[in-house]
Amino acid sequence: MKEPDIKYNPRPQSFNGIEEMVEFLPATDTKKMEKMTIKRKLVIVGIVCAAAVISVAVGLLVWHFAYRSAPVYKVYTGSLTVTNVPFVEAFEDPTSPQFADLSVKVTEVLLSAYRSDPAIGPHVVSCNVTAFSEGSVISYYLSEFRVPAYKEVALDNAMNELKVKTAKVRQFSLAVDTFVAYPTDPQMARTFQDNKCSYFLHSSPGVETQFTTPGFPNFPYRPNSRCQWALRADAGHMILLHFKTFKMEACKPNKGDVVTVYDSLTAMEPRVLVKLCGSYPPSYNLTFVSSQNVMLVTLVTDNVGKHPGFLAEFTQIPRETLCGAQLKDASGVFSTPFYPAHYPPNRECIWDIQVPGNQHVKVRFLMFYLLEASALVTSCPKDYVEINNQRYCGERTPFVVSSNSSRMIIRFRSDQSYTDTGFMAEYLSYEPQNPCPDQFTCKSGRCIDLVRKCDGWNDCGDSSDESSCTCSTQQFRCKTSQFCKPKFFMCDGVNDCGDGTDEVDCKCPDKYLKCRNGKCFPQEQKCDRTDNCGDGTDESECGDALVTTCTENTFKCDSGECITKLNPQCDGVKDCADMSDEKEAACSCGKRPYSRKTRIVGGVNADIGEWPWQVSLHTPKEGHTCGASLVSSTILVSAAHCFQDASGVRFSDPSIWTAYLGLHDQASRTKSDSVVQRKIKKLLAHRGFNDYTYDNDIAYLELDSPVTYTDFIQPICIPDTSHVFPVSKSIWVTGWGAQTEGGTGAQILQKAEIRIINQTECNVLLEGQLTPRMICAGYVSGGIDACQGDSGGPLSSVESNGKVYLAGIVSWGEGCARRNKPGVYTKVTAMRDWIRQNTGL
Ligand code: 4AZ
Repeated sequence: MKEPDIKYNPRPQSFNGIEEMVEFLPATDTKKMEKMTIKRKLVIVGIVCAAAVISVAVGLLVWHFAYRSAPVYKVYTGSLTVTNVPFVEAFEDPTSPQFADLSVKVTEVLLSAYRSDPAIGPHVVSCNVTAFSEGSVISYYLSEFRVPAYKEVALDNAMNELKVKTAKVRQFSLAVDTFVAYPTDPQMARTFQDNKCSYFLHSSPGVETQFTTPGFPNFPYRPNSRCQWALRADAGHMILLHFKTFKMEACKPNKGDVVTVYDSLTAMEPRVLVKLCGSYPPSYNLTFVSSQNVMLVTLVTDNVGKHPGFLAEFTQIPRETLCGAQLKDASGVFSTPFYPAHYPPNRECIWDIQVPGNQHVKVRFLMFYLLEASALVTSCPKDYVEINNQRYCGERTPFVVSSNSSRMIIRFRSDQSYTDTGFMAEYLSYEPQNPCPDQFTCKSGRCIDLVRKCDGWNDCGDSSDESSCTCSTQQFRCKTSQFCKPKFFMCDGVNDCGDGTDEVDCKCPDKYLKCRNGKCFPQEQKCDRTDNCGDGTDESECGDALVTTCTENTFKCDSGECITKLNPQCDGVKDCADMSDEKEAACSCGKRPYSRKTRIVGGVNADIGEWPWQVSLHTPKEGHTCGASLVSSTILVSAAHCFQDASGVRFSDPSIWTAYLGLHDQASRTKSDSVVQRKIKKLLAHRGFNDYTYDNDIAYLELDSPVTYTDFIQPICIPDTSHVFPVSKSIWVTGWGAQTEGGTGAQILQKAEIRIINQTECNVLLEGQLTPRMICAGYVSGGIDACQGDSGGPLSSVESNGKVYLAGIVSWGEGCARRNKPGVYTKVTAMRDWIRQNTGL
């Protein structure tokens, strides 16, 4: 199809909107029309001019900010190795002529490298060599730059490139190798230069050299400060740094007070060994090892908080870079260098295990901590252990690796930054036909007791002990895991199967929930602000408190009013109209100055100060006899059965008892500064204590004089009658009691994490011996429990308000840690009124 021929087009071809508008105006009055056209033209000119002015202004602004604005001040720090100059001691002294001579040459090398690059040269402000160390001579330096903001990235890139370009250069008679440079905190760099809080320490052979934060221990360290300690050892040595006391501001993500330890003499990020904040109990092994004979410790603080700081000491040890071993015995142990101190960076250790004869070998890693926050635990690119081409890293619970031959090679590798405590392992040889004599062999190679097979618990860690089981008549089968669990776990309100299959078809019909008093209520009535249960259960976990009729499940305010909220006491919310749920007297308890959750290194020793309410009660003849808990500055709570006269000893006589508070190690009870000793002024056991059933097993003791609270001595909170410690909650038992049934007591305070067990289930296991004043805790599968000598001590529950509550008092049990025989504790909530009536607390 052809287009129509257009000979004359009355409309201009332009699509300029303004011209179009002009054309479409009604042309009735030509004069008016002309005037208006002029006006419009003026408007157009105005707009064009305004646009021009705006673009010039914008251009000027861009030019100002990009080209003329305050330049960025940048500091780089790094090191380079001079390979053709031998190290001499004078290099350690910045005032020596040798230091001056070499630093001039190194500075020249650096400046010439900078000048050769147009992205760096024009921006150099200064370049200073700060220190030298052995190897052959490692030179540390700080370089300052002033660069326009728009050229900052180019400078960073060029500095990165420079590392590669300057590798292995020969200039000014120096052979230079391993050149590194990283941006650093300019304020930290200034500290190095102004010497205000900058210390240089050289270890003396065989002597511990101490250093502390300024003012320690009498004054808190200062806010907004930067300090650094440059540590040196003799040539051919490494540094072993140990923080004896570490009490800093609690850790805050990406800010707050931080202590950083570098495997270098300058603050280079890729040489960080550890960044520390918060408080560590003295028993935590805060020990670090360098790769060379230098280390740097820096302190950066923010503008808030008053904290004591740290006390550190360091020694030198001969440098040995070889580690690992040829292991030829049938069994043995091995660990990362300096375990349980942090292993050194930049190490490779190989253990070559060859067990005798036709035996096979397996390794059990008892402790395994190779954690680097940024590293992926799947590929383990940083620190790792490698066995049969498989890498292991991160923080792992005990595990076993077995080999199908008599040989196994274990390779450990640490990179240049961030070290951890490492591993401790044992190796064993086994008969390939019978890897676990009289035991069950897990798929992983681990051996477990035969009774633990098909018991409903994943004892192997890989569930191989619970697969292909035939459930006994006392068991039922969980749907997802297919585990066989004890039948009394059904319908107990606890999801034991993990998929809830043990809690379906229970007494409450579908869409109904169970009250604590056993009643069922429709689930939509939960949190409807009406007490449908009659005991407040359905309104107790709704965030707010509802006044309701008083029952044993409700909290009673001082006014006499009762509220529905679960465990409202000291939760930081004023739930009672009279605020009596947040009374200071009842809430200043259960605090742990050393709140850091530490790793258990070597067994189940408690950390120092971890259980500051734990008391050891001694008699002259028996020594440590029972535990107790501090509940105020003068009152201890313990078990009545500890104070029953027996075999010629008048245990009921208060004068025979001595209480040790703040105690950790029984052997140092008269030597340690943190331990306080008190005699007992008054002792009262519950009148209803039954020495046959152990019902009402509670007593209180009054100290002859009050104790002052310290980091190691604090009272535990007494829970209200209505306080609920839910079944299956994890809870801690502590004491110096026997470590095996019939065994001897522990010297160091022990701790064990156990779980609260359903009262009905426990009563079945203990053949009806429980009274309402007892609670059970432990494991049905056994293994972890309190034992003789722990009696009277606390069952401590860490609650969501961060405080620790006395949930129970160690009372009795059928033996210790036996299967199906959990420990029994005096139920403190049931004794709340007795405590109040007798002690006024
Ligand atoms: C005791 O004899 C004792 N397994 C304390 C607790 C337990 C057993 C015995 C619990 O003091």
